[in-house]
Amino acid sequence: MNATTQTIATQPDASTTLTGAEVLMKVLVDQGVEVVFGYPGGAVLPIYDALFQQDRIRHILVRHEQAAVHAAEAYARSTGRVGVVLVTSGPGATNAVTGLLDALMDSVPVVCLTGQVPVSLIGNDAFQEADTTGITRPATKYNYLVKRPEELAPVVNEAFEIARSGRPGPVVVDLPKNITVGPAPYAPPSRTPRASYQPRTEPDRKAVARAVAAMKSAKRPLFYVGGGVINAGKEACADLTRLIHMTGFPCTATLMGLGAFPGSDKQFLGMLGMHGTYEANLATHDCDVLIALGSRFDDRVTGRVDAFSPHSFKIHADIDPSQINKIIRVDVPIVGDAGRIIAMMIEEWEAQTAKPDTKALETWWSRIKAWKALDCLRFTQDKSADAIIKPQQAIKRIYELAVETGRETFVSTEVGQHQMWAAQFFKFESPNHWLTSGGLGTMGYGLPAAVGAQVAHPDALVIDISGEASALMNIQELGTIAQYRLPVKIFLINNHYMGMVRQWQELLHGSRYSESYSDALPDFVKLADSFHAKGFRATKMSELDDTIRAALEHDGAAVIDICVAEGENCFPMIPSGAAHNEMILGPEQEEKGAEITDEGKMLV
Ligand SMILES: Cc1ncc(C[n+]2csc(CCOP(=O)(O)OP(=O)(O)O)c2C)c(N)n1
Repeated sequence: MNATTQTIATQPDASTTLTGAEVLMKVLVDQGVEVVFGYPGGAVLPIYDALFQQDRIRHILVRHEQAAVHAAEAYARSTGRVGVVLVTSGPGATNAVTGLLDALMDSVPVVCLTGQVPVSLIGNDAFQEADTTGITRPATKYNYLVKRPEELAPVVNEAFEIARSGRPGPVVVDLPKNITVGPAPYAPPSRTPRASYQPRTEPDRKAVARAVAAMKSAKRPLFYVGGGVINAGKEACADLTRLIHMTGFPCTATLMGLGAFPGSDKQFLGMLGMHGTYEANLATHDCDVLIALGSRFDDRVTGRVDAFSPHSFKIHADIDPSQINKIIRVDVPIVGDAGRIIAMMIEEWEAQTAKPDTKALETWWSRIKAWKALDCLRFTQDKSADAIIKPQQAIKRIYELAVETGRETFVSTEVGQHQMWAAQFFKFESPNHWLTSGGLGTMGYGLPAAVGAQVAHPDALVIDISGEASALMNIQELGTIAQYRLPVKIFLINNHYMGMVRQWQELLHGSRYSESYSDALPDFVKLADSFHAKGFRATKMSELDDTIRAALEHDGAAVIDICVAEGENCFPMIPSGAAHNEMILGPEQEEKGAEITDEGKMLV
């Protein structure tokens, strides 16, 4: 859904003599905006001037526009509010595109205000002109070009509404300079919803009743929850926990759904998908009723689509009707807000008198327990003092020692093996604390995401789990961290390799490690120092715990270079193109890689 020009009715107030930039400030305040992540330039100078002359909205100056969007995304995901970005025209806007697409794929509400050349110059190849609405159209939920002053306030208000309602996502508002410099009428937020955009939030009770009837007659049920439940809010997650406890069913989650249901709950089987647990994937394969809530059957989850959960009756609840039957055919589609659907499922579960088959459920759980007993996340760590640190050990200890601090903890990640290990070894007990780039898999996400989370939660512990290669993608944000004295802890799981790429090359390309080794890494301790942060390093087992502890206790920003075994691979793993019951559990089974088909290689 897109529009570059909008005609919106307003009641201009003749008595106002505000500039467009001043109107923008008022509208942002009306929308409850407290923080804007941005980077200035010619086209947004009037807005920066208006920011300077007010004290309601705080501006965080990032070092790159991509980082502004990731920071705003993490601010949004960790607070449940809309993240706001302000960038200049041309290169400012194009630098933001990766972040916008990242937010679109992970359904994160962001409003991105972009500067634009004056309307009279649009189309003239003016200095720093870019067709921002054209470029961002496929990367946003919606976008606008404001062409007339009276459109400004209603458009910005509507942008917030669209970003946060239905399936959340990023909205761009392109603001030509003549609009922000010249006079513009102010308009308060309107209560009238937009006629062409009215997401359906209230589910069909009949569909929910059918779903619950299937759940009651299930012999091998499984809940499969995604980020949609987290987007539906804390209450939706609390209700989900209630529902799962009421039913006694097992639950798995997507990468984005971690935290929707408590990670340490005994009904939780861990994440499913390519690097999910053995028990979650086998349960997905063998279940007879699959209850998908706010999850979208991403290829990292389904593996081979024709072999995905082949024997199950499928229930799919999603706020976005276009997701239903898009990838996997389902038996009961339910369109609506995940929170409302879960609440209605609870009511129906209580109202329907049929009793679940507890005997069958017991048998199902004993099969699951047998899969669990395999302990698919095990790894062998030599515990002697001089031993090389395994990356899994590093991440496991970061998690355990962070828990020991007793502090509320937010975790962001970059993309790669470390991300998957973090998803496997961290347990998220509540929603909104796990910040990772799922859909787009954007290296360079974690560091600015940590900035956004720490700005939103100044007293919390904010940790970025990072690979050394990903960290270098937005390392300049150490400057932002220094400027605002954000005490984030950046743990580098340093294997010298683009580890995930190396793993695939091993599996798919005969261990020909083409361009996946970084030979000239910076000295991260000195790098930290030059950005006014504290640098730490651990190179062997005897140093690991003390280094992590010291970094967690340090009251400022820290970069912790943990030098780990270079050749370790991330298991378990469903080779691309394989089914859930064809998992590779460890290196001893890796030669199975030879069986990966050309079609499978395509899916990597
Ligand atoms: C912007 C971007 N470019 C390329 C990739 C492809 N890619 C996925 S994982 C990865 C390697 C990541 O290496 P590192 O950050 O060191 O993490 P590790 O896998 O070693 O834990 C690459 C290059 C990507 N996801 N994002």
